[in-house]
Amino acid sequence: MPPSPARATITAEPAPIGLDWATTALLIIDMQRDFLEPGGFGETLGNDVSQLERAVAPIAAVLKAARRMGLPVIHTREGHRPDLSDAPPAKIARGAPSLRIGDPGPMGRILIRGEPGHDIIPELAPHADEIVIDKPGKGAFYATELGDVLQKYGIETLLVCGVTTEVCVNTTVREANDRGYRCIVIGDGCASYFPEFHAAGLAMIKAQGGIFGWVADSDAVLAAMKGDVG
Ligand code: C5J
Repeated sequence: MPPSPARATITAEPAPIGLDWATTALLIIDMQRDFLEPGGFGETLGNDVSQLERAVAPIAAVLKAARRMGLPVIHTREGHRPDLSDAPPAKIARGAPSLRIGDPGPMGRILIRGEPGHDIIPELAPHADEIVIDKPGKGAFYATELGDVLQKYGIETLLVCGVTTEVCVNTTVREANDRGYRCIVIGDGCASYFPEFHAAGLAMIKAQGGIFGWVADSDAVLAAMKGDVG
């Protein structure tokens, strides 16, 4: 396979975006069993978790290409310490879930680090040399080492995907944007329990000239990774 070029332009909305692969990382948000599989946090909130499946294949394709290119790959996981010391009572009390954060469920305690439900789904399991960021909030920068990691690698541009579009993906993209990162959100590599929120979540990112970032299809990202016209 020919080497990937140092620079590329990705076909995206609201406009094509050029990038330097040496300063680009792949950021995969919360592709955890707790959100994607029955019996986890997502389902306890009353959601149809099958809605999230559509993001898996596009993410897997981009992940494979990122590994081939040697891009830094960062996976995030939303969850809490077993003693719940990092879980705000207001978050635990929210809504009327069938099980609350910390309660025992079919995949272990709901949204708790170290439990099977907290794991990333097997299809996207991190390799040993990849970075895994555990986060207590929706945004991946809040109370985590993500900012330091990106600085260490000299990252300027993030390819962002994962779940859910309007919650953890949007919150993270907004945090990243305020910190000066350029976010290219892989539209079909994101999903929501609510298709209308997925569409609105992507629309909000690319509106007003890309107020929070860019949105591109996985095919366009893959084409740029292969050295084809994005
Ligand atoms: C949610 C997330 N939806 N990863 N978390 O609570 O989007």
